[in-house]
Amino acid sequence: MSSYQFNKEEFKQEVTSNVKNLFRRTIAEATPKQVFQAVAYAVKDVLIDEWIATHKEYEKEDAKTLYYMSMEFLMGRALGNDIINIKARDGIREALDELGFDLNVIEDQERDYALGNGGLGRLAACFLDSLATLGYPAYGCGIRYKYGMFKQEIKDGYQIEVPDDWLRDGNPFEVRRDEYAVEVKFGGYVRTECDQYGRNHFIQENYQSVRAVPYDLPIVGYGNNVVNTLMIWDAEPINTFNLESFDKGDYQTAVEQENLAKNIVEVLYPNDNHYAGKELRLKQQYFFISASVQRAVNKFKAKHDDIHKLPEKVVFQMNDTHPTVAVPELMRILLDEEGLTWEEAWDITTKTCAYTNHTIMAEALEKWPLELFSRLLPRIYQIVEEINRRFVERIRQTYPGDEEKVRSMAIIYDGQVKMAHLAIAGSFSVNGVAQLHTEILKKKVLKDFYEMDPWKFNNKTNGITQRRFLLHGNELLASWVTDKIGDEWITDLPHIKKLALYADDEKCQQEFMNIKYQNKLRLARYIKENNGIDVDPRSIFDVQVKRLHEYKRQLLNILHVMYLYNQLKDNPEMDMVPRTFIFGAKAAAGYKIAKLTIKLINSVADVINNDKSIKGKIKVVFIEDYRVSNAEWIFAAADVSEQISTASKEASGTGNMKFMLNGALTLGTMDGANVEIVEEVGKEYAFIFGMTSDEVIAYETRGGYNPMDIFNNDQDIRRVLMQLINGYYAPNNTELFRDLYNSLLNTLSTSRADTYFNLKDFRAYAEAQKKVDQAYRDEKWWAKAAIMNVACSGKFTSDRTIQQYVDEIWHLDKVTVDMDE
Ligand code: 26Q
Repeated sequence: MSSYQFNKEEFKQEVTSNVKNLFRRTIAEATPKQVFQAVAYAVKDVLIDEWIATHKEYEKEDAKTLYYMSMEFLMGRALGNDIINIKARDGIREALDELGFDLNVIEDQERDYALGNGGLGRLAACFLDSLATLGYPAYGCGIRYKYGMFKQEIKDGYQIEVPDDWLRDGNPFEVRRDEYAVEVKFGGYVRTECDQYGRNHFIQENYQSVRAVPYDLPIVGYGNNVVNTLMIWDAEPINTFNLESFDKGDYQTAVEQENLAKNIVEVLYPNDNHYAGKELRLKQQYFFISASVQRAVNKFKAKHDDIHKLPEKVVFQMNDTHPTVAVPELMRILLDEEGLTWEEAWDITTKTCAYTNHTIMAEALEKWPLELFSRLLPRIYQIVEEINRRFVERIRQTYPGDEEKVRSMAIIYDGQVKMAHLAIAGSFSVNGVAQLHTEILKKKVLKDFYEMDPWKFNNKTNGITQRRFLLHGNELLASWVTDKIGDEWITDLPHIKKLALYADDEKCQQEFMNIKYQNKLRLARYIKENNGIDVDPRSIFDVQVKRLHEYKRQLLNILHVMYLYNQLKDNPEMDMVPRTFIFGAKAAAGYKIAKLTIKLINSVADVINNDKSIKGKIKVVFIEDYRVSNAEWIFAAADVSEQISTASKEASGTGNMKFMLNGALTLGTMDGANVEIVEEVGKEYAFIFGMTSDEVIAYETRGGYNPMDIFNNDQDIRRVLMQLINGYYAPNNTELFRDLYNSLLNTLSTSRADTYFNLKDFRAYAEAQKKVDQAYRDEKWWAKAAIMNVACSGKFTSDRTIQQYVDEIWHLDKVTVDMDE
C-alpha cells in the first residue's frame, strides 16, 4: 500500500498561495489565524483525493456500511489530528518553521468542534477515528448545530455560558452536499386512503417541512489512505414565501416553516445525562434521523433492487435512545414508500437497528408525552402505536396473566412513549458500555427485556483513541514509548504491554518522571495564562475533569480539600506532599446544584490559594472551559486520576482510560470501566475505595441511609459541613452554600438526603487520599506504577471496541485503499 508522500516545497507554496487568495496578503503579513486557514485548505487538498478514492472503493466493493447515528460528536480540533493521521506532521512542522510559524501556535487557532456534551459525544468521535483507521465503511450521522457546547467563562467564581459560534470564520474542512438534500416533514395530520386492492395508504397532509442539507467532514484513518465521512445535517426552509403560499393566504405557514428551519439546528442541548422533554429536542431528533435514514435507503436503492436485502448492506447503530425514531422512520419508509407488509418491514427494521445504552439513571431516560409526540410526528406515532400493540401482545403471550410485565415493558404507557423500550423492541442488539454496566442492565434496569430476549444483550466496553490522546496530546511520552518498544502501539495498542519490561528500570523511571514533569510545566503555563494561578510543577497533580454531575461527586473531592485544609490550619507543620487539586467541568445551564458546586470549588480555591500560612502545600485550580483541546494537555500532566462516582452510576467513563494511557494512577470507586482498569493493571497500582455497586444498590432498595448519623459522630466531617453554612468560604453571604449543605443532610422533597453517598464514602476516600500522599514519596514506586498503568492500557483502545462491534454486531468487511491505482 502506498501512502501519501509529503512534499515540503509544494506545501509551502500552496500555503503561501492560499494566504494570497483567501486574504490578499503575503505570508509575511498573515496572522496566525489566517495561516491556520491556509494550512487547513492545503491539508484538505491532500485529503480530498484519499476521500474520493475511499468512497470509490466502497462503491466498487459494494461494502456493507455502518451508519453511526448520534445527536453528538465531540470532535475537538481537526488539523493536528489529521496531519498526524496522514503522517505529515513532522513535514508540516518544518514547512511552517521555514515560513516563520510555529505549528503549535497554528493548531491553537482552530476552534474545537464541540458538537457534544461529554462522554457519549466524545465516544462517537473516538469510534469514527477507529473505524477509519481499521478501514471499515462507516458514516457518522449527526446535526450541524450552529452553536455547539457553550463556552464556559468563570466570573466571580460563577459559570457563565457564552454561545459557541464555531462556524463564524467558516470551516475549511467541510463540504456542503446540496445534491443529497432531502425533505423532512413535521406535524399536520394523516389521511388514510384505500386503494382498489383494499390496501390502506397513509398520506401526511397540511404539514410543515424543512430541507435537510448534509455537510461532509473528513475522518482520516491513520496512515492507510482511508477517509470516512461525518455527515452532519443543516436545515433550510423549503419554498419560503413562494407565490402559491401568498395566493392561498398561507403567509403564516411560510413564516412558520422559515422559523422551524432556523430553530431546528440552532443549538446543542447542554444537558448531560439528564432528560428534558423539550419539543425542539424531539424535532432535532426526527430531523436528523429522517434525513439520515432516507439517505441510507436512497444510497442502497441506487445499487440494489431488492429492499429486503437492506440488512445485508446497512446497519444503524443508535447512540443511546436519542436516535430511536430511526426505528419507526425506517418502518414508515418501508411501509409507505416501499409498499411492504408490516411483517416484512419489521423483519428488515429489526435486522438493521442496534442500540447502545449509556446510562442506568432514571432521570436520563427519555419519555415523550403522547400529546407532543403525536402532534409533531403524526405518522410516526401511528407506527409506534402499532409496534407497541404487537409488542404488548407478545408480552401477554409470553407471560399469560402477568399484567405487571406489560406495565413495566410497554413502549407506550402512562401517556408516554418510552424510547428505551422502543429501542430495545426495534433492535437486534442491545449493548452496555462496560462489563459492570451491562450486568446491571441485565440484572436490574432492563431485567424483563433481558429475560424475554437474552440473545439481544451484549457488552462492548468503551475505548479511546490513542492517536489523539497519546500521539497528539502527549508527544513527549509518545516518542519515548516508540523509542522503547517501536511504533506498533499506534495502531495496535496492546503492544504497549512491552513497556512493563522497563517499569523497574531506574533510568526509564527517571525518563518517565521527567516527561511527566515537562507536561506539568506545560499545564502550569496554561494555568498561569488562563487562571493567573501559580502552581508548583513538583506538587502532585490531582485531577478531576468531566461534566459536573452530582453522581460524579466533585462535591466529595472539594469537601475533602476543605478537610485537608482544616488539618493544615490546625497543624501548619503537617507533613504532606504538596498537592494541586485541578478541576474542570461544565454544568448544564439549568442545573442549580451543579453550578453551585462550581462556585464552591472557586470559593475554596480563593481562600486556600491566598493563605500564605500553609506554604503552598495545597493549591486548588478550576480550569475554565474544559474541552477536548485542553483535555489533551491535562491528561498528559496528571499524576492522579479522580474517578470517584457513586458505584453503579457511571456506566463506563472514558476519561479514566485517557488518564491511564498517560500514566496517571486511578483514585476511584469500583464503578464503570474502573473495574476493568484495575483488572488490567492490578489493584496494587491504583487507589480503590468506597462502597461497591452491590452495596449502593442494597441501600437504595432500603431507601437510602441517614447521613445525620455520620454528621453527628464524625467531628471532622461536621466541621467541614458547618463551613458550608457559616460563611467560612463566603464571608458576605453565609447562606450561599446552604443548598449544598441541604443536599447532603436534609431529606428534600425531590430526593433522599445525600443521594450519592458522599458522606458515607468520605472516610474511605480520605484514607485513599492519604495512601496517595504516602505512595508519592517513594518516587521509584510511583514511576513504576505510572509506567505499569501505561503498559496495561492496551485493552482500552477504541480500536478494540470497534473490532468487537464489527465482529459481534455490525459484520463489516475491511476495505483497503491504494492511491497508486
Ligand atoms: C437527553 C434528552 C434530552 C436532552 C439531553 C439528553 C442527553 C444528552 C446527553 C442525555 C444523555 C447525554 C449524555 C450521556 C453520556 O454522556 N453518558 C456517558 O456515556 C459515556 C460513553 O458511553 C460513558 O462513558 C459515561 O459513563 C456515561 O455517563
